Amino acid sequence: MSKLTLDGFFSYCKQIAEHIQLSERMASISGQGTPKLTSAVGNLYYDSILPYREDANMQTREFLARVVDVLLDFVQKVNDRNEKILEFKMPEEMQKLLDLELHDEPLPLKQLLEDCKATLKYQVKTGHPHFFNQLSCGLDVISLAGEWLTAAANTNMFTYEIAPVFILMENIVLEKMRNMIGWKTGDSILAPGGSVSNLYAFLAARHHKFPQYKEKGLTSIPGHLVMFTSDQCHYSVKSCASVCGLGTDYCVCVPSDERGRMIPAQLERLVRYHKDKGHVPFFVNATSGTTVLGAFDPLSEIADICEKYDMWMHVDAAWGGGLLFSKKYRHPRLTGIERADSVTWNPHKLMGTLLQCSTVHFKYEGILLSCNAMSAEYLFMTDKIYDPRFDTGDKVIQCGRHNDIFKLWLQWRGKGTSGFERLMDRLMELSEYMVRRIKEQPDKFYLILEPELVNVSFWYLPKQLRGIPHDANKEIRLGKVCAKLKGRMMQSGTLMVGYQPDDRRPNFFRNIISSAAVTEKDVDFLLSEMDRLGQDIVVE
Ligand code: ABU
Repeated sequence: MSKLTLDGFFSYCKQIAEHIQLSERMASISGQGTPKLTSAVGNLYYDSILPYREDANMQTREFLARVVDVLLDFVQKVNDRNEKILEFKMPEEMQKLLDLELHDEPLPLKQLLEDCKATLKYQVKTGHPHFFNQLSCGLDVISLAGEWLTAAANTNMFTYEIAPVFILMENIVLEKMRNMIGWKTGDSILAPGGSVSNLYAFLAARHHKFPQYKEKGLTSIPGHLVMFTSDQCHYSVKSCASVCGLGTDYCVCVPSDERGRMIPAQLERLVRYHKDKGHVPFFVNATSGTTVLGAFDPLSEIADICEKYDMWMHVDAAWGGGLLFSKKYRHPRLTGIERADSVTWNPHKLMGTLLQCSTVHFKYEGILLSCNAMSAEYLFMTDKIYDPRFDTGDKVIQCGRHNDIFKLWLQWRGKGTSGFERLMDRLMELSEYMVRRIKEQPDKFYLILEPELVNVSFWYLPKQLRGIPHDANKEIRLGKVCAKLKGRMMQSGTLMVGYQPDDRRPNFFRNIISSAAVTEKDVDFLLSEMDRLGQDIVVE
């Protein structure tokens, strides 16, 4: 052997030894007694199963079946209240624990199975009944089944020719959602998230008011466009002004009342002010369910002002849209939504559809194609054997579009419309229960406001801060408690509740109940666990 070959040989041995060490480490991370491959399959590599070998059905099925076992174990743990929500590690420690390197040489299937287990071991269980941290909580099993099928189908939503069933499902679901908003006709699309949905609304509004913009650009606009939104809106509204050339100074923040709802008189005052300056007020964003406080802007009054000044009315109901299902809670919160020109509504939030599933709806049929079509001939031929209106790809500013419909369609089939209504009512009732429980323990908890949605805003009082008057200085100290207590939650892994400051107060907790897994007992656990973890916190 030449010296070079010997070096190569030693380096190869070293790689193998390192790999065995890492494999053992990953196996110990993922735990014993968990799904294992037979050695006949575990020692195979990617090119010994489908699609590389036609005669490898059995091996492929065994590999995938064990992966599915890993997924099913995870689903079981997510729903087990005795399991932790997370195994928190600092990023540096996590990097050392995991083998995330990409190697020159392939790894065997048994290693890939261990990788799957280790990945889920350290993933936060966002479907755990004690996870109250985000707007999207929970793990809807039927929607999950839909997502798994979607992955297997692995298609793109831009043309009917490659996604016929899914395109028809989109049409059915989106029409149903438009009807629930209160429109008989219109246009809709699924977008990658609420922020992009809001951007679609902005683009359609500008196109509707200034149809020449598409070809002529800025020269077709007769002045500086101004948009309006409440000071509690989602930041994506402001980003529309930046992305679309208005500049964020021309996204005007309208003051909100003490509960976070836009004040219509302030909107009208600001519209007049900008008109007097020669600007072109053209777009108002009303929020139905603000991210932090869960506030609903008064839609009917905002619609009156939009009509009076000929402005497009968009409703960002990404969060609160689910309440359209509920006869009990829809009014007065969403009264007037039917007067909007466009509506964003994210099923992946209140409705519990798996991430991500975000929709945007328009009152005007054909507006998306008119606004966004570029007529790329390689995809959207007009002489196809079917009606090309079933091709949705030219309605959007992206080209490829993920299939986000099947998991929602299947979930809706499973629950029925009445099931979604029951879910909405249940989530709201649980939030009311939480408010009651907080009020029953005034020494330990301070409710900041009566919620309109499932966002419950409050402070936790450790022993140090009990029995002293509530003033601005105490609020600052309560704000410091939030960060400390959240840290303890993460370290203990037993609970996750979000906190943030807003423009009126320092840090406070925002609890979200949007998971179908949550019960009254979980709400009681949440409050007692906060007290267990936080009672001895001391702040300056
Ligand atoms: N607007 C995205 C959701 C943010 C949240 O979960 O709090």
